[in-house]
Amino acid sequence: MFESKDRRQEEARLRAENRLPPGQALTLKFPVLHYGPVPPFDPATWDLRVWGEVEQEVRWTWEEFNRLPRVQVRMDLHCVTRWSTFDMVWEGVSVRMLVEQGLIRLKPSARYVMQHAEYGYTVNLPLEVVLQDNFLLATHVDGAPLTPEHGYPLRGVVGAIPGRPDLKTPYLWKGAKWLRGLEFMAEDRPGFWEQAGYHNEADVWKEERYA
Ligand SMILES: Nc1nc2c(c(=O)[nH]1)N[C@H]1C(S)=C(S)[C@@H](COP(=O)(O)O)O[C@H]1N2
Ligand SMILES: [Mo]
Repeated sequence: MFESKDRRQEEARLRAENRLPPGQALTLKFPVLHYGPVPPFDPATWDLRVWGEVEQEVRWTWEEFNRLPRVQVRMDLHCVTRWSTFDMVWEGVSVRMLVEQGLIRLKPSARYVMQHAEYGYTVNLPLEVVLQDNFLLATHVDGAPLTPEHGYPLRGVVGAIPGRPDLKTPYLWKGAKWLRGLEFMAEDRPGFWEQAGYHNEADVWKEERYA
């Protein structure tokens, strides 16, 4: 572990590299934040469903989901509560790849995506963000499966990819832990925290924390 002086030096380096958004601080831990309990996981009954503005609804079992093509992405994560982590390697399934490979067939009317998680947690994003390289349906981080508290077996995750200022980067709450469904929508709808007053777009560089 770093000493606190090392943390500050590391934070100064990240700021100099323009990787520390306004109002954020480097944390050397990976804090856990969510509303409600951690759900149990049963691989025999778990599924991921895709519905809404799609030509065909999809349902993957856990076994089927694990056969989908996978990618790894190095990302910096920024939480609205002001901590940031850097250079985590996330692994999972890219929604854009699912669309490109015809595994999800979108209707032209699809413009927004609602992530649906266990216990009714929801979070909304524009389709264009969900299709970016920095949004993943993630099963692993830094070479290991997600821990239960961080969303095992599957979560949405969105972060900043260093050197990719072209990508929109929302705060971390825009990725749902314990993900069970993707609903493609023609019109936007606010998710759980958005209904509670969090900003709909949540851009970390514009500090869009609360509406
Ligand atoms: N299902 C679910 N996902 C969730 C949340 C939640 O309450 N329920 N909270 C969000 C918030 S506010 C944050 S900051 C991140 C935190 O992810 P972490 O616990 O892995 O750091 O999860 C997001 N995903
Ligand atoms: Mo959060």
